[in-house]
Amino acid sequence: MSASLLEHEQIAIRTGRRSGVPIIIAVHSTVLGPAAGGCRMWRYRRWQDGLEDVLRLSAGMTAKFAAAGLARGGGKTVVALPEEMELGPGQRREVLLDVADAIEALGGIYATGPDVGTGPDDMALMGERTNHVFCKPTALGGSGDSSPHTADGTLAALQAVATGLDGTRSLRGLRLAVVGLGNVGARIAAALAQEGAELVLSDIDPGKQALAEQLGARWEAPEAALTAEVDIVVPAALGGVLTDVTVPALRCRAIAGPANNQLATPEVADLLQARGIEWVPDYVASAGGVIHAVSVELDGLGEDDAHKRVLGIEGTVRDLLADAKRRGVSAAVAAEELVRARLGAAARLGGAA
Ligand code: PPY
Repeated sequence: MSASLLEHEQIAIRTGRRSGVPIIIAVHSTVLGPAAGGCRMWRYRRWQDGLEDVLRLSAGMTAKFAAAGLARGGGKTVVALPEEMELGPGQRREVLLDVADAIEALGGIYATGPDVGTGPDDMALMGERTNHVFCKPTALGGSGDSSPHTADGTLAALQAVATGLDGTRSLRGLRLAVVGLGNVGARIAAALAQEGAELVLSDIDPGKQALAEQLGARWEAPEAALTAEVDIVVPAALGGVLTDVTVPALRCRAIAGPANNQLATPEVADLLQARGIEWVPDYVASAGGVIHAVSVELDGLGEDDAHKRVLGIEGTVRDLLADAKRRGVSAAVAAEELVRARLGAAARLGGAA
């Protein structure tokens, strides 16, 4: 099959009736189950840039669910705000209602959740128009903020990486650079400080420097933090940070973090492998949020059991790294094979039914 053929099952693009802003929903795959994936509200120079983003992010969600062993497909929403647009509260409400209408119109093949630029309160608002929403506040019957669980899952992945580096799960004394201190990155940084790791912290917002001081960490600008001499780099901001320009400058031994779409292009995984830098595929390290949401909201698990599932990311990463090492391939290749095998098995079952 040619790579230029559309890989997605469906893409819905509409101008919000109330808000006038472009809303794009990409349903990448429903092979494993109805699609899910967050709603990203972000500024783009052109709405077409938002389209490009949503295509990659939704494919990433298919891989995220498949690698986590969950029966959901991949989708994503991008609200492509014009660069100069400042949303007031009234306008924000209009945007969210427009998104909710667009989701409802898909008839249940896709449910949304939080992503960069949206949170549980936004999910509550959309819940006024559609049931296909994860992570509403717990008071409204949802599973609440997913970011603590994304952070927990990333920490579990980091323990598996630490085991690979020096044979112990402990992060004490390891040097880590956390690039991006949003909801997830800040939590990871605090937990790492608590564990006794040596930290380099960074964010595009210089105001976050206070957190570095509070945690006794060194502060660096984002590019410097990415290329700092540390054991593990933790990308926790927007995607695309690993490129054919940044990879040659890296001085870390491994990379694992919650940012989605860390590789600028798939080939960057080979560059990392050639440099001997272990990279945990982002869709594996960042799955804690969706694992928690799906476990609680669809599978009816209690908090303790959902938490255990999130911590299962440690074993998933350990197995992937071991499998990759044994076969002399990158963890990216090993993870892609796992995803393809699970999608293939489900497609065969679906075909036989
Ligand atoms: C992601 O993990 O990248 C998401 O899209 C967040 C999310 C969380 C819960 C349900 C659906 C999406």
